[in-house]
Amino acid sequence: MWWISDYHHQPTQTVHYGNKYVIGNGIYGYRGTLDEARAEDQVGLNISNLYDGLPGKWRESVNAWNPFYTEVYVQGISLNISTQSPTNHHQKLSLKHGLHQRRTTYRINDKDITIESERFISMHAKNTMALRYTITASDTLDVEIKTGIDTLIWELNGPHFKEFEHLSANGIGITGSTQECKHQVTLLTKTTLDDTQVVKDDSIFGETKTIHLTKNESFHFTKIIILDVNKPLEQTQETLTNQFDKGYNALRKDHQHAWNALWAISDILIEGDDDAQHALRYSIYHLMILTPDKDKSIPARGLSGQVYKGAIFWDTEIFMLPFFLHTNPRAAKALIDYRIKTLPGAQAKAKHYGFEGAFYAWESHENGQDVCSDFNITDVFTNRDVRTYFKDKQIHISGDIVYAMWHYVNHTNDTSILLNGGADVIFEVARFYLSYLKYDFTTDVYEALDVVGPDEYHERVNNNAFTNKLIAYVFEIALKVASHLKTQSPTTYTKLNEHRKIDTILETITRVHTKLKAPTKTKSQVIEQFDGYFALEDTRVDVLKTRLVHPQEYWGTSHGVAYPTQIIKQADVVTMLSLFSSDYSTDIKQANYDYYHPRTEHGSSLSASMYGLLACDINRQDDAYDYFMKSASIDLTGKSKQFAGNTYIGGTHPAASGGAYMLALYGFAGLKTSNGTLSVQPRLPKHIKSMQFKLHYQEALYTVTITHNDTQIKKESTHE
Ligand code: IFM
Repeated sequence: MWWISDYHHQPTQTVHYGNKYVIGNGIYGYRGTLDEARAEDQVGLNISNLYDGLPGKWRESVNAWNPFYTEVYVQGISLNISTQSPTNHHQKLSLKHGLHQRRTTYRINDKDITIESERFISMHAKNTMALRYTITASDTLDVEIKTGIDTLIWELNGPHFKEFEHLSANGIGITGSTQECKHQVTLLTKTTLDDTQVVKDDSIFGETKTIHLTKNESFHFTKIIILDVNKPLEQTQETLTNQFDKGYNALRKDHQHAWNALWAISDILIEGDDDAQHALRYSIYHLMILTPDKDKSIPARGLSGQVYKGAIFWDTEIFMLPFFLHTNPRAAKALIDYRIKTLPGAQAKAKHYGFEGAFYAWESHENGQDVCSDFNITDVFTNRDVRTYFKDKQIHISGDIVYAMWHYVNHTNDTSILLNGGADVIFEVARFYLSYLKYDFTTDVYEALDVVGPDEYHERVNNNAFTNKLIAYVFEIALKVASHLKTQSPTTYTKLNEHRKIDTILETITRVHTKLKAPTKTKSQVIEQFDGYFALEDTRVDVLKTRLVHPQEYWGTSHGVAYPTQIIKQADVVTMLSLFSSDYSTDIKQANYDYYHPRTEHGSSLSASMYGLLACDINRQDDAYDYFMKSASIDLTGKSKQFAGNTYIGGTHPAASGGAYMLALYGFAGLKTSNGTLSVQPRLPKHIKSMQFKLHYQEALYTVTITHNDTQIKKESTHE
């Protein structure tokens, strides 16, 4: 239950396994490729929240050089899984302790040679990584070991290090600065191999040694790796010496302790369904390896590479934040602080488009700059870049951030965040929406025209129901926050008011709020996704599929097959009903679930969990279970889109992992928090006997146990 493993390795699976077996600690992530893999296998040591851009190319997160590279040769033959067929192979990952292991046996000239390795990125000492490598032969044999740093990196829009320096004073190292921002990245490694020769070939800088193996006796070595950004070289060298002296086993122990502490709060026990238990633990693992550092956030593809430019989307606030709120409030605060820190970027974006306030980046980098391209898709037929409007029209992003911030405040009771920039974010987002809305004199309503909702296949629509709901919500929160500040922290309010003219914003909100365009509803309570949606061709996803000419063609934009139809990419109205569940009746939920469910492609990994949540709400446990499994196992099965048009979008899907977690807690357990109280309303799928989990809520830690006919909420401790 705590391991994932595979016993075969086909070259076609290299990329999938790279995602499936990724390890990380929130700062660094290393793809689950094998030790001997090279850049073409999409090896990646991804650095979180460190970005670089080259003229004419998309800005993206930076991959460091590969310090785990290790290859073994027997009589000149490389024991490389991509060129040599093994007689036995096993790759596995401990979800409990973030340990990646492989064991591969080759038969060469009638002798069996087995290589084994284990690697981890320390959860305890965040700049430390380690490798243990073992070789065993069935007979006496000479083998050559080559290990070092591979400087040839898998990059989508690099090279990000133009020049770098080789260091060989105490082990093997590389230091270099990124091209755009000149961040100094230093990677130092030291192995327990002695009497080695330095090797510096095309891209490997390392060491080599020939060893004589005796029959059935194993040869081991370990490698300690330190990766630092913007630290003096001497400091990194000192860390390497200290960690090397500590040794692999001690580092491993510290790493395991850190994982144990995380699991002690984060695990969810499911009785009666091993597959669900396994997939949920796998999802939680993926969230844990992304635990953010102070005022940092989590990219949409986690730390599995540079896809989506390593940028931060609404995925983090809406789909991942709940996990951290419940299990690690400090990490949740980091996510909120990231948005506070990047407010200037959001203000600059609003100004750029002629609005006021804060229009957050659709794809956010370190300063809140929007790195989303105006041309996100390359058309498969013409190979031309297609204009998309995610960046300029997906205005719900600002409201998503307010939604997250308010949940953080209610969940943790940490109102200090409002005083430390949070209130400013909320008022600035409100100001943005006020400047965005258009007043229609004829109807006396305010409208959000020309937007893109979560369903990206229908761009530039008017009054997307989800977006309008969020705008109304932001206005309500702004009013609440203002009255909170006025009573609890009048000086903060006065200062903010002087600086931002909050009183005027509030007056305008009071005037506009009740006149916001409400969505059209059919007689049977189906909410129209946007103005004119019901007039589009009504068809089904499988019918649309028959119209495709190319398997990778993009369904959206005005040329796409979905555009003139009611087929949508992902949950949209359903997302609104799931996020604002208590505002809608069961009848509305049922009607909309039934209507939108056959019209949704689920072309985004964000879709299934929102449907699953709504399915739980209307007691469709079987559907909910299917959506849960789809969300929780997306990176286990690898069944996800790899291309949007010609643009590569592969990698891990932490929003789906977060969605699975939400489905377990808010869906199956029916967890609700309001005004300082916790309640559950179990809606377990029939075959699941019980669920148990811990969660932080306000000042305490609780254990919740549910079965089909019993619930227990036990307060474990109160925070200091
Ligand atoms: O944020 C999502 C968006 O909703 C759909 N396209 C992919 C993005 C990143 O996951």
